[in-house]
This record gives sequence, structure tokens and C-alpha cells, in this order.
Amino acid sequence: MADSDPIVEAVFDAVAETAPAIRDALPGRRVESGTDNPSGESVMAGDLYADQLLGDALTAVDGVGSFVSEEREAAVDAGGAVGDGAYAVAIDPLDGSSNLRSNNAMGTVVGIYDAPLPATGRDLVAAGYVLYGPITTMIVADETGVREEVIERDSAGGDAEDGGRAVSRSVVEDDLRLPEDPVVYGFGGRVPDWPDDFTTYAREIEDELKLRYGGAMVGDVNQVLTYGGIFAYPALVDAPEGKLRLSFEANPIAYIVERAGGAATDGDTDILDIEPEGVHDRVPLYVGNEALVERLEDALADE
Ligand code: AHM
Ligand code: MG
Repeated sequence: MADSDPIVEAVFDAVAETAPAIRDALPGRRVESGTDNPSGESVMAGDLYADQLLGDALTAVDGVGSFVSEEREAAVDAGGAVGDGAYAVAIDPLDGSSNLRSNNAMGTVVGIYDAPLPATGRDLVAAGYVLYGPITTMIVADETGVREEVIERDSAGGDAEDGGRAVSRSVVEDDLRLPEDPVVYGFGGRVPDWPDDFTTYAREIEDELKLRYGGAMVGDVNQVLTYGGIFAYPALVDAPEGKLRLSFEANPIAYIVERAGGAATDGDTDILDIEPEGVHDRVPLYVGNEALVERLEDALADE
């Protein structure tokens, strides 16, 4: 990758350094916290803990002017003027946290915007996610491309020489591209709740690709990045905006997949061009290999 932006690097350092602590804290936080988030969903104890750790770490980064989280109603002012040298960082602290009970994959999604939120995905300067799988990986995307890193706690626990950093980031893939021949698909929501035009498209895809759906967007999108294919959390008959949030989930994922050579749409418009009304807006998300996303747009336009 080309010389990277020091603020962006500092944000990903902070996320990487928080990841092992989040992971360690999960075993005791697999229960509901008793509160709802601004989207009206029940929050797990793990969501709250991850939100707290990431909020503390990211608001301490020089150059982060504002911190916005899926779990918080309002932005946290971190000092510095967003759009004038400072960035707004949006996170989904624990994406797929309903997988805590069943012990399946989860992640942390990060979007770094050069504009106060709500903003469009065109204001992203970088985006990424941590995937808490059998190993902890971090996908980092900026204007130069996409890379995959493995995050590990240093066995020495950090020392004075490296500034006390207790976590290492090792690049394992420095130019991640979507494979040209798609292999997997994963579509969210109950089939009876899908609109007919999407169901017709899904029936075609089922004949061509292999189902991989794990209920955590980060895990499911990582399969698409690895093997090629398409992930969707579609518009539903009773929820035309789908489930996922534009600022915290859809925009960062669209940015990553587009930088890796793929495409992302709400069914009609490139996700990155969508003008939000509020920071917790939801949007249908269809993301993956360009040809599959184009076919999806055609299928939805036919109705
Ligand atoms: P969350 O951020 O509250 O965990 O919700 C988002 C998650 C996504 O990771 C995933 O794609 C979707 O919700 C799964 O929903 P469902 O359980 O309806 O399949
Ligand atoms: Mg999420």
C-alpha cells in the first residue's frame, strides 16, 4: 500500500489493540444487557463492553474529532473539527452479537469519515473490520486497496521500546481482490418475508453458488471476499429498509468490497452514494462480485 494516512493508521492501531481485550471479555458477556439500542434491538452485555472499550480507545486518538456508535444515540465529541483535519469514526462494536450465545463468528466494523455524520460513503477515507473467528483478523481498506492482517497479543505483552504496545498486526494479504469466479452466497431474513423479485433472483443464485450464511455480516462478507460471491440483507416485505445500518455497516462494507473490485447496491443505487437522513438509518445491502450485483439490480428493476 502507498504511504498511509497517520490518523487512519492510528485508528486501526487502536482497534487492533482493543480486539484481544474484547475477545477475552466475551465468555462472561453472552447474556442480554436488558437495554435496547437506538435501532430498538436488544443489546447484549458484549455489545456494551465492546462499545465502551472502543469508545475510550478511539476518542483518545489524535485526529478523531467525533465517535459515533451503533449502540449510542448521539455522537461523542472527541475534540477537533471533523472535515477540517479531523475524522469522524463510526463503529458497530460487535456485529453479529446474537452469535454470542451459539459461539459463532462476530466482528467489529469501522468507518472513518472525513465529514460529520450523517454523511455519504463517498466521505469515507478508510474502512475495515475485525473478524473474531478461530483467529482474529482485521481487514483494512483505504483508497489504495485492501489488506488482511492477523492480530495477535504479543507474548511479551509489549515493552518500553515499542511504546508498550501489547498487540502485533501482521499483514497476511497485501492486495486482497475478490476472486473472479464466485462460489458462495448468503442472504439474510426469512424467505417468506422476501419480496417476490428478490426470491426469483435468489432461486437462480441457489442453483449456481453454495450457501454460506452465519448470521454475522462480517463473517458472511469475509467469505465473499475470500471465495467470491454475494451477500445480501435484502429489503423485506414489512421492512423495505432491511436490517443493516448505512453508517455503521453498509457503507464500510461497501467501501471495502468496492476497493477489492466488487460492487454494492441498495437494489438501485451504489451504497456509497446514498444520502442518509439520520445516523441510524437502515438500508438494504447487496454486495459482492460486480456481475452478480448487476444481475440483482436488473432483477429488482423488472418488477
Ligand atoms: P447486529 O449488528 O445487531 O449484530 O445486527 C446485524 C446482524 C448482521 O451481522 C447480520 O447480517 C444480521 O444482523 C443477521 O440478522 P438475522 O439474525 O436476521 O439473520
Ligand atoms: Mg451489525
